[in-house]
Amino acid sequence: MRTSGGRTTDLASENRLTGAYLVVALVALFGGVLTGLFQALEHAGLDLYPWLTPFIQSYYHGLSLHGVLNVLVWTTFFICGFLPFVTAQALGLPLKSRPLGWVTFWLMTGGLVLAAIPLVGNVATVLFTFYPPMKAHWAFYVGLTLVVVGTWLVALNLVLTHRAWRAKNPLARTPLPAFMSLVTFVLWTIASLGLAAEMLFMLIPWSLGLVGGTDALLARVLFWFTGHPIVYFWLLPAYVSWYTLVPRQAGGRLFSDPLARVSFILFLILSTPVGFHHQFTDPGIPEGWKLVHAFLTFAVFFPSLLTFFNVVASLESGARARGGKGWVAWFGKLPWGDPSLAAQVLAMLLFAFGGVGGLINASFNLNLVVHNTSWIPGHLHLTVGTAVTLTFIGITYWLVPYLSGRALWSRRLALVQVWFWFFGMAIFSNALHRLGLMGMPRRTMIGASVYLQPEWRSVLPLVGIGGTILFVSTILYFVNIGLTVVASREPAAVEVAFAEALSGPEHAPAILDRWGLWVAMAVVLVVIAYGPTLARLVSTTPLNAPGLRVW
Ligand code: HAS
Ligand code: CU
Repeated sequence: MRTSGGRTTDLASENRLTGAYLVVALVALFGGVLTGLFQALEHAGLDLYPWLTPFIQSYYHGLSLHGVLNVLVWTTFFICGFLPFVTAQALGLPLKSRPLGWVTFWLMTGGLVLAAIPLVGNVATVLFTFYPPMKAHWAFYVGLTLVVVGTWLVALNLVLTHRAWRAKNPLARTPLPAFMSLVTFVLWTIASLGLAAEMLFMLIPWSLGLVGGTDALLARVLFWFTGHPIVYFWLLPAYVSWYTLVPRQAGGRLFSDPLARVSFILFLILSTPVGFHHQFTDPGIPEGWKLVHAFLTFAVFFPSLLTFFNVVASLESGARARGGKGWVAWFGKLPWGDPSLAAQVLAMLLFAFGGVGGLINASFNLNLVVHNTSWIPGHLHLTVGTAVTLTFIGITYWLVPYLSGRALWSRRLALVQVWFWFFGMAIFSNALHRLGLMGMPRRTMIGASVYLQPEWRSVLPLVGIGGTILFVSTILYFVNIGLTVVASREPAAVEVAFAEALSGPEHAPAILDRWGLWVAMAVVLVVIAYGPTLARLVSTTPLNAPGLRVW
């Protein structure tokens, strides 16, 4: 039930849909974390792969499972469950089309199963970036494409729901949580076009034998067209929580609603035209365009700085209301006993380091030092692996009780879990960053390499220790969530209440609700940043590279 403006809306169907997405997301998270453990142990000198066959055929098979399950499936399914939930709650309306909601869920799950069969069967061991000429079974590409099509249908349903709300509320500002959810899905829809083109025009026809060959560079350009902004598709739902829910959990108010909207509009405009910072070392892309993308990457850093300021100020308002004092000491007065809040604030803390590392990656010359080293997985575990994942975990600490009607089984266990993640990740990611600076390559079965350097040896065990702590943390998490659903006897006392703002939506200029303008700006910037390079590559690249199976 949801009461909005005196009306009461029954959102039970939306809640069930969110629950369904959550189940798939959590299964993926578990599979990904389990395979991750074996990699971390391998780096620490404990090679379990000989015992793991026939389930996991090789380090690279496990790494493909890990990447696809954690960064692609866990994130996407969680988001497709969470943002429609938030939108329906904030607008006080059911989804415009519930049947479409369920068809979308089954399309995505069907696509996932189709992709999972070759992945599990070791005929799609191409890592989560599936760079050709490494070639997977066609079902892997078709399945993932269906998942992407499903995300477009989620976007469609959200847009239709917002329209229905707008018809009844012609002059009101879109409530912030719904506004943010919509921006996230519009951003993603634009961003996903690169991946869709790569799948439909290159990988699917090639894997089906309809065209003779492929091209690594064109495929990588299309992949990173999506592959950079996808990180904001993962991050922004975490920001939705940090802006609209966490301030209230902290006992305070959101510092500025208009500033939050500006930040999201900037993400919409600036996220997509920045893919070449993943390709600074690729030949065939003019240096000038790489430089343009580098500058634009620094520009898209800015809305995260706005977020830093706004979210910290909101936390501070909560802590001061609870008696917090001093410049920094107020931080201790946050309600650290609430595992949902603790998870998210700890996620923010580690994200500050991940964000700074991102700037290093984006700097052309420094990138030459860290590219393709273990520094990069160090970075991505702080960002998607903590800012996003630990935040999503924190959200489930209230969302699962809310959906199941049963109180969280153990708050204390949840707190232990959250701190384990924080320390485990700090150790794990710090070790990977340091090893990267020592030149250790990423995506490599290090224990089997003939070039293992003596100075790496002292740091490698920390990868195994950090990875094991993370694994234990996840087990605690699944035990707690599982027992909440099956064994918790106490009814949940959770209500979904969004934070009020110190400076509210009435201070936001109406132009921020002008979708056409912002989407047009986003598209123009994409055309400028990618047009010349893509036009040249598409018109001059022969698709003639044969496929390889290297596993
Ligand atoms: Fe990244 C590679 C640059 C953010 C994910 N990134 C990756 C890869 C992944 C990834 C998965 O320029 C590997 C891809 C692969 O497999 O090859 N990244 C950036 C930059 C940012 C950034 C500039 N990345 C993310 C996010 C991700 C993510 C977010 C996932 C969710 N990244 C790169 C580059 C590469 C790259 C290059 C390619 C490297 C290569 O050579 O391959 C920025 O958007 C970061 C901005 C963030 C901040 C932090 C703000 C902090 C906040 C919290 C505040 C609250 C606190 C509470 C701290 C500026 C909002 C404190 C309380 C107090 C009292 C103070
Ligand atoms: Cu990027």
